[in-house]
Amino acid sequence: MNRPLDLLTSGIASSLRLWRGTWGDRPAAKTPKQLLALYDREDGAECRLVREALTELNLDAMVYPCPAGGQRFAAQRPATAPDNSDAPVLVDPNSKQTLVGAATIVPYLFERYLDRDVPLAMRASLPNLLAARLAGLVRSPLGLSARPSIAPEQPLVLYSFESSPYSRPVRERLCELELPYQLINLGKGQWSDMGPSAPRVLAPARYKPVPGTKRDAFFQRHGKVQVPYLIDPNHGVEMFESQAILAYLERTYAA
Ligand SMILES: N[C@@H](CCC(=O)N[C@@H](CS)C(=O)NCC(=O)O)C(=O)O
Repeated sequence: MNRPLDLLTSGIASSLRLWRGTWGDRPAAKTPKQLLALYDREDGAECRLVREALTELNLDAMVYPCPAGGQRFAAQRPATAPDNSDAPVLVDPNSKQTLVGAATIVPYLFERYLDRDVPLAMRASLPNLLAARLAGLVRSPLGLSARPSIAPEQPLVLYSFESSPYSRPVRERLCELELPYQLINLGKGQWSDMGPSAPRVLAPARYKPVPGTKRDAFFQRHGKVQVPYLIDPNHGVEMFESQAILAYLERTYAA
């Protein structure tokens, strides 16, 4: 897909979900000690609602992509989940629970990690699922089906947030190539975080993330906050820029 069309349809996908999965720098009531695991299909409607909740609750997860026809994680995907469906499966080692489907996972995350009920706009209700399905259709067939790929020894790391139009194509590619990754959500925490990383339209003078947050830690390390940002420990690679990341994944892992 050409670049302007790619970004346009990615923006439309986020708009269809009213940019849910953008704000995320709120303190969770409880921070999980151990990393959550999500069996995910990037284009799946239910998976999208779960990833939105992860961003808005400021939670990270190890993502095991399960595209249509994918085999890499089929054996380890918990047996309670229907085979070859796009239902998300969340494994929470902290509570030792395995949950299947957005209607179960989203309320669980809100209750356990924020002590609150799920807001209407994030429930797995028919209108939200329809909008999430439409968002998938707008991006179709990206992030849907498995492609032959080389399995990495160690999972990759991706800094992202759900609605980010630049990060979505990277997540789609990770999904198609069945590359497991630690998803680190850098949702926005204040108005000056909004918009692209350059120019910082809402903070033209001096951009500063909210102190003590994940964004702040990222800023201290890189001198800016910008997603997507990929780390590949298998090859000692760390990189910004969505197009460069896509090209890297293709030449390194597509078989
Ligand atoms: N040219 C970059 C643009 C990336 C970009 O601007 N990403 C936005 C999110 S979609 C961002 O990092 N905004 C600043 C922020 O979230 O603080 C790319 O293609 O990766």
